[in-house]
Amino acid sequence: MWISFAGIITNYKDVKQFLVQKGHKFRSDTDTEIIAKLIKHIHGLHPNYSFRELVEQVIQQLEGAFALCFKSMHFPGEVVATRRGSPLLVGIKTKTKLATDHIPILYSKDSPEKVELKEHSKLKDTQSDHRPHGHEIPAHGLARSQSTSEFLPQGDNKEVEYFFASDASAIIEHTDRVIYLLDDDVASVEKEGVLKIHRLKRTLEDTHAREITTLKMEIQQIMKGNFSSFMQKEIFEQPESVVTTMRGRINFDSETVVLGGIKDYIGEIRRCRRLLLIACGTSYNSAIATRQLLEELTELPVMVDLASDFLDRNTPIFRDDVCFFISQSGETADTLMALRYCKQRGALIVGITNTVGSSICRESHCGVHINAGPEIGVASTKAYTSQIISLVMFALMVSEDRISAQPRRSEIIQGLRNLPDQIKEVLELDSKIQEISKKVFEKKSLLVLGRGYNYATCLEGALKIKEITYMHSEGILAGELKHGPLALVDKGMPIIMICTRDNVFVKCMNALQQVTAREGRPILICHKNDQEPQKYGSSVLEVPKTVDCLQGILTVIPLQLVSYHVAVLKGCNVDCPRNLAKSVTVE
Ligand code: G6Q
Repeated sequence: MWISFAGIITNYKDVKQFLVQKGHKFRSDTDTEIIAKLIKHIHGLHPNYSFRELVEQVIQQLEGAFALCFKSMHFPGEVVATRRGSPLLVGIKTKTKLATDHIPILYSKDSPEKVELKEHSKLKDTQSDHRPHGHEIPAHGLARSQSTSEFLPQGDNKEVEYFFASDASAIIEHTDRVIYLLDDDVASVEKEGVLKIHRLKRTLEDTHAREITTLKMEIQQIMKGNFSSFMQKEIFEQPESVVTTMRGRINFDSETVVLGGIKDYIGEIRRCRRLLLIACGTSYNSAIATRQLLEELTELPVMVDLASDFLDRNTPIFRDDVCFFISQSGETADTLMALRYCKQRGALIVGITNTVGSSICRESHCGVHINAGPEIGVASTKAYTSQIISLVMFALMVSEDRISAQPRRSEIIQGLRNLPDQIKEVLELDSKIQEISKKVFEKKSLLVLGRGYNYATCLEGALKIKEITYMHSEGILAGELKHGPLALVDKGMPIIMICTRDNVFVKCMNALQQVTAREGRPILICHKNDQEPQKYGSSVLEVPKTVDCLQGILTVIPLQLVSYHVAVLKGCNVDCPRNLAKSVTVE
């Protein structure tokens, strides 16, 4: 059995317990495995069921949000896919035009009242071979022939290819014709290559057909163009993506910031007890990158948490807390569960996402769409810089009424104005970074050191390096060096050190000297023409100077490029690193 699964099965423990009682052995504690075992179990009870009928039985036992695609050696040449609460679409590729632009829904012949499948088999063992919907009938008003034969391509070439995906961007390079499945639709491709869509129940609201939509996505947005990977393209898009994040929100002349999605809640936010920023991975790093500015401009206590750790702790949450959930996809299971936890306790929920209509968007009271454009590469790059800008804009908006904060606000707003050109300047370092990458790509480890606003860059740079190059990398707070990591330093240890002119510059220089005193020869990221740190570096990457709280945007880009070039040199799959998925919709 081959299953592609996105989502969460909330009753997986009950299902597992049932299956264990029935003698099934489990190799993991994942909800994916219970789906495989459940279908096997039902197949054992009802060997005459078709593949699609088995899947229909399975999903009636499952609770949660999921998109599933099944293949099995027992049903060669067939695929069955279904969804509930998680997106799923079918892409259709043919050489000639299809004879129809709709595919009718097929319903069970037996009425739902009679079938009562859930009650009937509800994981209570039933040996009955009651066949709930062995015969299909088309939706009211549609002849049987319309459902299948007319769906085939016109002409002699009947070849059809189907693509099952959560997001249109994953298939756009193959076809622009898609069917968006609705909750509990079961799509099956049988041996003869015809796609059918079934539903167990006929409801009045149902349209009885699914339309074949032609995607109007801006294809250049999601095609690689001249770039070798989506990640590379997305890194190079940052001069534009930061502009789209700010567009319509910042007035650089009047120095005002309006985030439409949260403006009605700003009073409540100003009166809150504390701000909590909760996220995973790169999104968490964007919270680290902005925490200091949020503390400074809002004068509120700011807590930053990894969603998984937050959930592990049963953290106390109060009605006057404001909780931010930062997520590129808006579907990350841990972040979503943390959101629900805080919502239940009465906190104000603010979503910061890149995906309109995502679960985090829908379940938040208010929020900011970061508008970075589709991000396809698993390694998040442009979403990170847009998340930082969104949180900076939030800090600027909350502090608009504080007279004493005006000079600082003004400095940041002008910094944001100059950012796109400065990002372009950083991107010009690409070939130099490629050369530097050649010196480190065969090493085992790469340490990234910095502090203050650049600490988030260290964490994010190390995360990028780990996830796409499979090389060990650690982001280290330079202030922590002497508490342990200094022991790692010798002349063979590759180190990247960020040392920009801000309020921790002197401390950073101190750390730099500690490293060089142990024969470390770091690659330095520092300000343009800043001679003082440069004399300690084995190589130097000079970035333009901006306001301290925005500097992390300019220092992270060289690290995104290092990870990209090292991954290419090592022959790794840059866009789809092993073991990782773009949307982590499982715990
Ligand atoms: C990083 C990854 C990953 C991601 C998290 C959270 O390159 O993309 O760390 O940031 O999995 O994902 P969301 O931002 O979609 O919640």
